[in-house]
Amino acid sequence: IVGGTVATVESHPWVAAIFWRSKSKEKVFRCGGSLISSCWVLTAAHCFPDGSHQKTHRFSVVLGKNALNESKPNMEQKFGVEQIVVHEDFDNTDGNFNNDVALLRLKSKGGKCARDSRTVRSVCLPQQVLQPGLPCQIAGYGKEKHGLWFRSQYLREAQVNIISDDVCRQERYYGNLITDNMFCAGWPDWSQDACEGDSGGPLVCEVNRRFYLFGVISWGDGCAREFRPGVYTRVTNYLRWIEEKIHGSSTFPH
Ligand code: 4AZ
Repeated sequence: IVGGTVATVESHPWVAAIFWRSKSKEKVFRCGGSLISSCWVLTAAHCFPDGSHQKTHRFSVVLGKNALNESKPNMEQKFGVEQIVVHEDFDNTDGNFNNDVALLRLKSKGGKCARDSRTVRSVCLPQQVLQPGLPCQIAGYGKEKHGLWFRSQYLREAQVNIISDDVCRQERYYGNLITDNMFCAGWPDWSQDACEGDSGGPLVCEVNRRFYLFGVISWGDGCAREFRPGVYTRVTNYLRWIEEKIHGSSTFPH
């Protein structure tokens, strides 16, 4: 996150930190994500370059995490990954991030996955279309400036406004790179944005005093650059897909 502030996970209790374990057993932070129900995390497809066939046992998810390199057992909940579902139509062969969405099913412990607490809670999926101009917020453990070699050690947050497709498809913005499955969001003076390491994480907007997950942090040309806002996966286009995947992989098969 560029230009934001340190956040507490209590104000973003749906934030998930996704780790990958290397062959040398090192736990490497991979991506952000959002808890959408007790056993499911919504994230970005590009976090899984080998697609749905990626080895699940190498991944783990931590909820309720304020700092990446500190463990707070009474705040955090850790899970193995039961299943990785990358969107079938995610195709990044030519750097096109269309359908950049994936689901992780957490491994349950005694029939349960995440438990609600002060630091862990799922986010609502949107029930309404996204309005340009709506004030929203993003959160993540990504870089504080493009070009830095290190990530933020703490969870950070920033404010962004939804930019209309008409504007974001202008030539001086991203032209025809923006598909109907994406939207742009930025701050008027370009000072706040998502950055490398934030992808997969949430863009939420408050509607009627509730936060809804409207976007998955996906891509951008650099970070906090003029006319280069962050680009987000348009979650409202995937509500059916999410429903299908979650119900089609029930723990209680019929
Ligand atoms: C990334 O590399 C990334 N400025 C995510 C978001 C943005 C840029 C890069 C948006 O994960």
